[in-house]
Amino acid sequence: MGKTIIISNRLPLQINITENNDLEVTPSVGGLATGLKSFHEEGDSIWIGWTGIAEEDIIPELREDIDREVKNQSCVPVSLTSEEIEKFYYGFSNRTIWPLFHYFMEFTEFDPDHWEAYKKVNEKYAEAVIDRLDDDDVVWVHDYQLLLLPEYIRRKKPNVTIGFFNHIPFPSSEVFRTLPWREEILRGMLGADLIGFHTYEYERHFLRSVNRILRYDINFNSVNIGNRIVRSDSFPMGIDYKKFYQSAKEHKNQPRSENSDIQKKLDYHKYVTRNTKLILSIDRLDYTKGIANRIRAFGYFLEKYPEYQEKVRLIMLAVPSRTNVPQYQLLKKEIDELVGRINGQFATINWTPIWYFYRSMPFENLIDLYSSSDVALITPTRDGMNLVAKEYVATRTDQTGVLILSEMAGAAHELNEALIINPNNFEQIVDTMKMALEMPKEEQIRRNKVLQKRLKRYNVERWAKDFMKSLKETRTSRTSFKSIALTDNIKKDLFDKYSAAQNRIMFLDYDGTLRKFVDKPEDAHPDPELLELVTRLGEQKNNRVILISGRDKETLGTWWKNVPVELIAEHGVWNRPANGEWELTENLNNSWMTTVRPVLETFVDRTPGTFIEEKNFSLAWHYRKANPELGEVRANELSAVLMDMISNHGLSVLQGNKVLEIKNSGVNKGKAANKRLVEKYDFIFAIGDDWTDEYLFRELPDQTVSVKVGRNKTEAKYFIEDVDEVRELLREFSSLTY
Ligand code: GDG
Repeated sequence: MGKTIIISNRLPLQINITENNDLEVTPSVGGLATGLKSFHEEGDSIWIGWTGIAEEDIIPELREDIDREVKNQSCVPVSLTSEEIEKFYYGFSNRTIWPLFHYFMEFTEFDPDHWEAYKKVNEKYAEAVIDRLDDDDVVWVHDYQLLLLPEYIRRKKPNVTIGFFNHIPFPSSEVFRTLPWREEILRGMLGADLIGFHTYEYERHFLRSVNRILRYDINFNSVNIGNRIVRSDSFPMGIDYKKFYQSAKEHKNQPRSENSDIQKKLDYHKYVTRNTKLILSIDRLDYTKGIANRIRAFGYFLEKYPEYQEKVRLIMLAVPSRTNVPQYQLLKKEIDELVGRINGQFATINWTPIWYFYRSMPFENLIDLYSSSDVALITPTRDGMNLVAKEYVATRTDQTGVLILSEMAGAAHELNEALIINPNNFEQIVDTMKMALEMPKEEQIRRNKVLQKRLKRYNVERWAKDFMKSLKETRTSRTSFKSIALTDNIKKDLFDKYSAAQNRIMFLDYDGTLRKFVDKPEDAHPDPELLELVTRLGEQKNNRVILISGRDKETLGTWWKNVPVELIAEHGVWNRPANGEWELTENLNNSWMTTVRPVLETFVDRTPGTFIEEKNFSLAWHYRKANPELGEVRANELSAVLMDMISNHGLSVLQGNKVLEIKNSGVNKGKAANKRLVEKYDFIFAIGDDWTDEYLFRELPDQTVSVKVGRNKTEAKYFIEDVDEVRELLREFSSLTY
């Protein structure tokens, strides 16, 4: 097992050169660096990224020291020039992707020059990775600055295992498609084997964009691209729970004399104003974090509930961020003014409503703030996850404290016991603040108990482990896709074998193989060309042709009435010899249908465009005409519900092409086909397009020429593209002379 290569825009350390030309190394602030650091420190990994200083600012004498510092932490620096930083980082990353992905379309700039720089810098990161990449390494790329990197690495190293994690939201496809370079960005991400998001919604938005923009088929949460399968999934990022909890505990227990200045001030404040409460907010100063509205809401709270004047204080830590981008400069100004206005309006001799810090603080002070505040008020208008919310809960060692959290933060999906608010609804925010300040201790404890339990269990280590485990699984499933394209050379061989054979048997699936899909399955009757083609094939000397289908016997029997071809219906329940009558080949009980049918009916009710097909021994739920995305989601749900219901009842759920079918487990196309092999055949051929045909490919003897239609994962030896190619191939078989 090789090493893990983590790549993010910034390294987890920040290097500064002081006025005296000394090196100053500090940990990077921000969600990604904080979260992944413990994973990096514990495992066999290297971390590739930018150090935080522009290439031009590195004094030659310090270069060696910088390299050493970086190397000490198993990091590899990528050097960026000031121009690259300006155009790639402040430009495309933070003036295009960041606002667009957070739904700030009015801030989104589409500058081709920035795009060029973005591509170039992604190439630069790719080179740094490739230089250090061994074959069995696993690559883990992070975040929106490096969306093209997975593809760039894949181009040079097609077989390497690559994961990508998006730390910010992925917007709705309606928003994403406004991006002029949308195809390139999606293809860039799809270079990965596994693409992770914080929430299921972001994942669906991404898959929908892939489906709509690139027109790739989505199979539950996978995308099939050529002979690669790309999986996407949600992995809600956790925190280093133990670190926050332990530090808070230690702070609490340490002698007062060792407390930080901030802690002393907080304690003093609590001592002199005994009945006052502290509300805390901590964020990077970013327009997505809803800071300005939070201050306005706090002002409105003091107005609406004046009894709280002098009784409550907002401590606001805003960490400077992206100060080169105009919107951040404007926001800084707006916040300075707002804080001034509210403090000016409400302050008394003994009381300033808002304590505002515009700086970054050491970790210890962060703990002081978290553990001294009665309420955390976190109100982003959009936030991929928001780790601050989780960190606040983790530091509450006595389980008191109330978290107010915006429903627009990814974390809101997990932290149900927090007070969840809509950050645009001022009335709701201020009423929730009142509720939080007045919440009885027992209730605070009850809520935090549940929250802490979850955060402790699903911590950052578990998050990273889960992601890596899924990523490694993609490697296993990749090696199981061995199907190869049916090229002209292979076909030539095949035709030779066909011609030389004395006794042939051919299993042909119908829908999606011989016949293209249509909206209504009942309209998919064979066209004259197909009837003629199958007849010719069936009449050829030494040939036994069998149509093997999941369809019911009535439909198949009507459509192929006078055609000299053998039919197998309902996956093997019924058999009709060429020119013969239907016979039941499996004796099955279908009393289960009365229990399963009502469940399918509820799914039909909830999913417009879907319907139930009732066969003699199976029930099928079709969703081809449903909204494609909703159809997949419901199919997923239904299959989970059915799995629970039918286990131990000798039934199975088959996932066909836009259809789920419930039937007796003992029946499948593979078993049915094998039963037909009583004679000795020297040419066995099987062709089909969906999961039900996989049984054929799996169970027929090794010498079978098995062919999958389409590029989905398969156990067939070969694949071809579509129905047209199938017909072409059969036509060639039927015209062979021997
Ligand atoms: C992005 C996504 C997603 C903050 N101030 C100081 C400080 N911090 C630390 C906090 C926390 C981290 O920075 C902030 O993380 P967030 O998750 O809240 O926000 P973003 O930086 O926007 O992170 C976000 C995250 O990536 C992870 O995927 O959750 O949605 O936007 O850990 O503790 N740390 C120190 N001093 C500070 O002053 N030491």
